[in-house]
Amino acid sequence: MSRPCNEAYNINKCDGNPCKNGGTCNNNKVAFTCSCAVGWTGTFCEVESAARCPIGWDHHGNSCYLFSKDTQSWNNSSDSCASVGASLVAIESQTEQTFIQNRLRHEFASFMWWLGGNDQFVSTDQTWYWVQTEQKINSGYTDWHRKEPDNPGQQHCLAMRKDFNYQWCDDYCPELHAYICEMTLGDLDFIG
Ligand SMILES: [Ca+2]
Ligand SMILES: [Ca+2]
Repeated sequence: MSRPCNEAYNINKCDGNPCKNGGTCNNNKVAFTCSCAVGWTGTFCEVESAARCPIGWDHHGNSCYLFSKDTQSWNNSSDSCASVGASLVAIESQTEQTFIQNRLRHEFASFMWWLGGNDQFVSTDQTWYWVQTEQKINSGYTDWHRKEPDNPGQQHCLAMRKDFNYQWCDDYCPELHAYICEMTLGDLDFIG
């Protein structure tokens, strides 16, 4: 857009809203500025920006991850993730599993980490589901350790273990472990 240099100060620079993609125009005396919606940047919010994860969260693919060293039961871990607009992680590809394995390799806070799988979540027939997506775990990507799950009917919650090279296992849900929250970048506007 062109702005003539003799433009009067009392003209509302925001007329016609020059800010694109849901941006809000702020009318100043000499110019306007755009406050851009999440995911947009540039003078007119015309440039798509990489959405950013909250401070303390790791970015991978289209998600942000919180590796919480706070040890909790599975239920409390799940609630903690929900309280920040996330959920316990659903690992749905080798790429995602590898990212988490590499991230935990240098993390000594906990021997085990809770994941967002549970076999009593949808039904009590010991079918494993991701709570985040409500998809059957064993219908998609899995990385169970070869000896796991080894306690059907007793261990209803999904975890990963350091001595299994962070492959998956079932465990007793009240056990206290560190946990991993995941939120997708599309959910970020919920937390501002
Ligand atoms: Ca995921
Ligand atoms: Ca087990």
